[in-house]
Amino acid sequence: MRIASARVVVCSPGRNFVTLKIETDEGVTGVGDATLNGREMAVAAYLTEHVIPALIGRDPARIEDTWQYLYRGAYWRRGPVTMSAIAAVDTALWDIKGKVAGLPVYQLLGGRSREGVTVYGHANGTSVPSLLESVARFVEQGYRAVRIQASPPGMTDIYGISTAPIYEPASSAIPSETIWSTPAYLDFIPSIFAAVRAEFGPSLRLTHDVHHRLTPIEAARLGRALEPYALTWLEDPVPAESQEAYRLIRQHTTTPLAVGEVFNSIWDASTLISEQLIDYIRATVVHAGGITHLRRVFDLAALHHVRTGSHGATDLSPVCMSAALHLDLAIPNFGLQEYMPHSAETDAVFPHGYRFEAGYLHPSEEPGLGVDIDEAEAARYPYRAASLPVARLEDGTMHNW
Ligand code: GCO
Ligand code: MG
Repeated sequence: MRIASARVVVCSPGRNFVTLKIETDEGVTGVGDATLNGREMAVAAYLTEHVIPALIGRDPARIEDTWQYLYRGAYWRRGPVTMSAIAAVDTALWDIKGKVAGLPVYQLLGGRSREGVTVYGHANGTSVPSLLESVARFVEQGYRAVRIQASPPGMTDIYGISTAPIYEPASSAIPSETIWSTPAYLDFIPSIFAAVRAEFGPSLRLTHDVHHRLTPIEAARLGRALEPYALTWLEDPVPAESQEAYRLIRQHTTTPLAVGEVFNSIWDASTLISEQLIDYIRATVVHAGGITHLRRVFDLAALHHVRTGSHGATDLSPVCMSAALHLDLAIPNFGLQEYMPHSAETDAVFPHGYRFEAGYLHPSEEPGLGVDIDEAEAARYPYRAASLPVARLEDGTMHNW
């Protein structure tokens, strides 16, 4: 069997998605997600100009060799654009391998290690009462874990808060600007945990996303203040380009830490994992080189008592979610999977067989990944330029969004 053709589909059913579809000379197809929020066309061009021509005629069964060919062959290693493009090819080849074998991909990865994939939903509010209502809606639906975010008094338009049914931070082509105050935030966040624990008790698993806004010593202070509320994790307290920064946070708090949604290779996380500076690694299939490479990251994590907590925001397509679920089901050190349901338009473009039940997601039992792209449906939603916002401090200094 040989790869006969491959094409990139860019569509925007409410938000932009980049999808690679590979077809073999025997008519077997596979799909891979290549979406990089706000930089979609860079990955689309990378695939079309530099990757697809080299795929034609290759044996689709040679997943590892193709991964190494694209990684080593680029000479310019790593980076989100390169690794998302490699991920899309890798994911599509796993899909094809599953279809050829007649098995769901998790069976090729060693089979089921658990009955279902525990997911967390995103509760948020502009105030504590509206946050409590939002948490209650998740609990009613059966969620066992919830991320909680609320706007500190006086701060509007901050990361993670939305009254829209489908949260989407990317909007205008030129980034919108938001204002950030660390003192107001640090003062406020413990109170939302106190309120949610008082209302919902100790067993609901809770997380919170700082979204890279703090310094290490500020993060240490927040982690310590949150200890009474027994978080499952505190996410991205500081940007992690400096992995060593996490040593300082770790010295001061027992609040578990989760990092990695912007990572694209094992090298981004090697110090964090091997020194056990984090508790959950949040890298994803689409941005971290596909199933092949993410499995390698997760295996390293397993050696050091680090569990997984893959990114699963709506800017990763149902193709990525399907692939993540097969991996989550198979690996020994799964922790928690982020899950934000997509819009009805997105679900129609990407027909998929995974399902939510009683707080768990279950991957499709169909051969392969159990997801596809309906290209006629996708064509109804052309690409629209949209960027993520930026953040400034109150005095105008650029900060991390
Ligand atoms: C999360 C993430 C996302 C990102 C988004 C950026 O934990 O879900 O922080 O919401 O902000 O993926 O494109
Ligand atoms: Mg996050």
